[in-house]
Amino acid sequence: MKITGVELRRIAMPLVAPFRTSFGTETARDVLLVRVVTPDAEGWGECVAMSEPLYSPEYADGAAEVIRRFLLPALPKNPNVHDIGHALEPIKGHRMAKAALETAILDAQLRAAGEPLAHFLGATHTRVPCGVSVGIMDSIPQLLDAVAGYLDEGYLRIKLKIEPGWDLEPVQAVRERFGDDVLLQVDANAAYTLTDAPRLAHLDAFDLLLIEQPLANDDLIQHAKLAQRLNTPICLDESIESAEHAAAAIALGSCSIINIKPGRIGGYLEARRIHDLCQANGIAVWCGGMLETGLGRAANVALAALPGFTLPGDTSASRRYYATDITEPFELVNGHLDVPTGPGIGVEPIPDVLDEVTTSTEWITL
Ligand code: OSB
Ligand code: MG
Repeated sequence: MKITGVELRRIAMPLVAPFRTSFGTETARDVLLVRVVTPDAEGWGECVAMSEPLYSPEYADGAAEVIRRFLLPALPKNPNVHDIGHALEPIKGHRMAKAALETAILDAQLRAAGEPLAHFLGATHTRVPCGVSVGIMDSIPQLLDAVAGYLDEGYLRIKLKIEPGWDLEPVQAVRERFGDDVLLQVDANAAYTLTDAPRLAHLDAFDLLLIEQPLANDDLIQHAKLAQRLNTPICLDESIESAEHAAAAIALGSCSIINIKPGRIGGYLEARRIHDLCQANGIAVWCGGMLETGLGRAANVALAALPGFTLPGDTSASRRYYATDITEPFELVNGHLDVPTGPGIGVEPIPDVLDEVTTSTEWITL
């Protein structure tokens, strides 16, 4: 498939409410979009890098630079999506940038072939169960109101962001108010150390589905030690950057569940590798999110429809993030999102809306 050129487009998307985690507060999403143009079709990729390197080393300006300066020149002449990973391997890291470019090429290739992404990946479901990630709030009453709203909307699982000073109390309050049947989990975004094990063990009383990334990204050994001391299953997010990391984490006993984020681990082909590895090893997986617009969400929902995704994902409806999405909004129906059925990722940006939120565009002829 010949690529004529690539557009790097930056958009600014205000969030419906501030999203606070242990690493910072987001009030708007600054997104890099990659549009790949071929003679037969166009394809879209959404880069999940944030404006600042607080969650991961990558950041949006850096991702754009890596794409224009190193990734595009390294592409084969007529790339097939299966060759991209190999062609980009000499460039170390930058998996968010690589994922965005590979996804745009994959989307273009599938649109040209008339094949939906879900079919290409091996999806077995037509809709996926959805959870919601709830940020750190200023007060417990404010948190309970937010959770009540999400449960009313039909979300099937609640994830509470935690950090030292906002952990046992919010979890206890949510359990007391909404009962033991609510599927509940927490995400620390690496905010603890192994010395916090006694405090984290108190979470065992609340029958959580999992605790996500309690310790630092590169602490697979310490996660394995923590796993011995908790009954709550450990799920890794930041620590898993590739199928190799997943294999190491499984071998070490660092986790029993993995949050697969395609945009962070290098794309949908690598995501499928992690899925397959986990399935073969009895490790449950679910699809994480990075506050994606409809473009990134469409592809995530396709991935979440694979058979090993046995837990509800952070694949929430568009309105949980944005008053106006750049695609037709994803809407929750009985706690589920429908998997797109059109070719490629199956959705397109709405041109007027896209132009409205665009802050810059750059065209690169190949
Ligand atoms: O750790 O899962 C995370 C958002 C941005 C960066 C990291 C994370 C998150 C979320 C929200 O938890 C997931 C979503 O709803 O997209
Ligand atoms: Mg996480």
